[in-house]
Amino acid sequence: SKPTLALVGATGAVGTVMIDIMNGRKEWPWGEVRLIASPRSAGKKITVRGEELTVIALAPEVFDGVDVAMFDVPDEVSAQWAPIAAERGAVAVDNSGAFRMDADVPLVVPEVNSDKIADRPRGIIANPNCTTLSMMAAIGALHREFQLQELVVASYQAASGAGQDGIDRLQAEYAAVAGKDLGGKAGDVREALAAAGLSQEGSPFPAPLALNVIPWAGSLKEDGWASEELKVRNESRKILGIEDLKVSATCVRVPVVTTHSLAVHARFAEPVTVEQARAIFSAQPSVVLVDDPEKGQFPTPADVVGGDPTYVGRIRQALDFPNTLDFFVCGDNLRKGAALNTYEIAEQLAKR
Ligand code: 11C
Repeated sequence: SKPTLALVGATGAVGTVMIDIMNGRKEWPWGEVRLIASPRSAGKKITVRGEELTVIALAPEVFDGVDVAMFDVPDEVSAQWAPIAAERGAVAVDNSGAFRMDADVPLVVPEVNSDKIADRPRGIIANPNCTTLSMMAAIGALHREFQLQELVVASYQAASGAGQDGIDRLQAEYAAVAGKDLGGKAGDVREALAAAGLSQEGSPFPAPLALNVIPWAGSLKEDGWASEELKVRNESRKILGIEDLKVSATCVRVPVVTTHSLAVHARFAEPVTVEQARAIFSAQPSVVLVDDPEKGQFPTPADVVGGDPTYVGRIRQALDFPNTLDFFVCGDNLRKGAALNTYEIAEQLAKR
């Protein structure tokens, strides 16, 4: 009989995109589907592949008979519940940060390291952070040919990386500043938000995001690093299997609703030309090349949001650094950056 698939966090920002991905899939290897959420969302009706399903409340017994359980919930919920799903016989595919760096949990991007899927002693497979994931299909393809040694990146992260709260806040801020002559005087955006009743304390971001950029994502770690920057470093090393990969990241939030971008500076062991990189990107099914600056063609979040691939452009040979390419990447942080990659892992499990 066909395997049973569960989705935990079916009503959240990523869960909602997951339903869309499930509904759009050409092949459908699954039998029963269970949608699971907090008791608050239980009872809600959601249509999956033409069938109206009722969301059920998270409890240990909902995992009985489940083959693959996808988790799109906060870290602490996954930390508690993914092991329970695994104990009850499911393989948990977890999109939170709870297990990613555990040595006995594989961290998988199917087009880069799908061989790791089978190696899951705890019955848990982790899905990377959306910022790391947004560039991994492109970086992994180059690494296979030229052996990556150093990665310096700056991210341009969308509000939806902070979930539905992030989207709601950005939209409220846009509404508060729309049509006003702002951004020419220090503090004027903060004042406009306050006047509209939007307090800074009530925001998931540490500064105004409308008409602004914020050089911060995540929580404060040692020596001034943001958690998001350390995730990019640690997760890139683990996914690519390069323990001593040199990585430096600066993570920045920008007033985009969905789709993370990264400016990438990558040094390789082998010489690499722009033409070779273009050929490799063109041959990688999950990468789309948009790189014709003469015609104004490069990836932008507004043009690629809602798409599945990683979009790459602005590919240049670094002028002052040997064996080094600079390029710009955009990827939908809720699709490949979260739900799609998780679903692709689940799909591979179903095939096996
Ligand atoms: C953001 N990437 O854009 C973060 C959110 O480790 O899964 C995802 C946090 C994580 O804010």
